[in-house]
Amino acid sequence: MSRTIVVGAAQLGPIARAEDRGRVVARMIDLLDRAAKRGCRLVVYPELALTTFFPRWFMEDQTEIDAFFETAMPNEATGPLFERARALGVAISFGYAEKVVENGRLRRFNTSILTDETGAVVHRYRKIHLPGHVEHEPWRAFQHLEKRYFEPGEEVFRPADALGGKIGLAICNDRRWPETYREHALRGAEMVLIGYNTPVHYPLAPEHDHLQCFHNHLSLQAGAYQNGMWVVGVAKAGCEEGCDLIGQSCIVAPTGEIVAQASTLGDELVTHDCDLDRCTEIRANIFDFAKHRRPEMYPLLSSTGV
Ligand code: ING
Repeated sequence: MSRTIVVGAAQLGPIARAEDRGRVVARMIDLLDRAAKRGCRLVVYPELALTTFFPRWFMEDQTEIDAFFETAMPNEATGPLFERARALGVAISFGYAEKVVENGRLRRFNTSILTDETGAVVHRYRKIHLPGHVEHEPWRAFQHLEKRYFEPGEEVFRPADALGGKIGLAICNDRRWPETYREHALRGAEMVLIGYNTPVHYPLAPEHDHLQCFHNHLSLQAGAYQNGMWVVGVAKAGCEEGCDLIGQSCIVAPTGEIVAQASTLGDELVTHDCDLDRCTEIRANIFDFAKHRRPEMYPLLSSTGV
């Protein structure tokens, strides 16, 4: 019996700053309904899927900032999405800005969750690699203040047992770091779900703007192939509040092949039958870690390092 999961990558087009969560959730439910009709058991949405990508603006009023955060999940706005997912028996994964009190301290994270088919949250991940800057840098066409609005995640990359396999979560900039995939793979991950909001323009190196889509797929495909795992990359895409975000949401096989890809910059669903057992083609051969990997020769990269 193959462990095939029909996966839906549910790309979202732009979300306006003023767009209320109810409207966004309705768009997510529409994609969920379409995915269920195609037999999907898992639907993956982008990073910060409920609001516009607010780190593009410098804000000092904490009340204004906190309007973009969720203090519980599910909550009133996302309840209908969880309800529909449960009714359809479809697992969902999406990113959101999390505001939480932990050990008496107020914390804010760029977070992603995964539910099972009953709508129960079975995995939560807080973004480890926060790109951007802390202070207002007016020279930029737009800001990228993730380091100002979020704290870095403090839980390591670790897959959850879900959907009959081992499913990991990562967020946006994480996908550019090879450690994201290798750490997951060494812990047995067979699929990693990665939402992203990626502007075409990168103020620090505008000469690379034309390479954003190439770097996106390069990172996702290398991560998949070099670790023998499925990778699902899902964009918030399009011109959002004047900022062009790349699309190209895709599902990548353990061989590194893109097996499904979005071709618009709007709300779009692409699906694929992902056989988790196909990871073995890579993990029992070219990247059989036990047989071929030499951690003692990578001291700076491995726990055996000094
Ligand atoms: N966004 C971008 C990303 O890593 C970025 C930041 C854009 C980095 C372009 C490098 C080049 O895809 C988020 N949200 O991390």
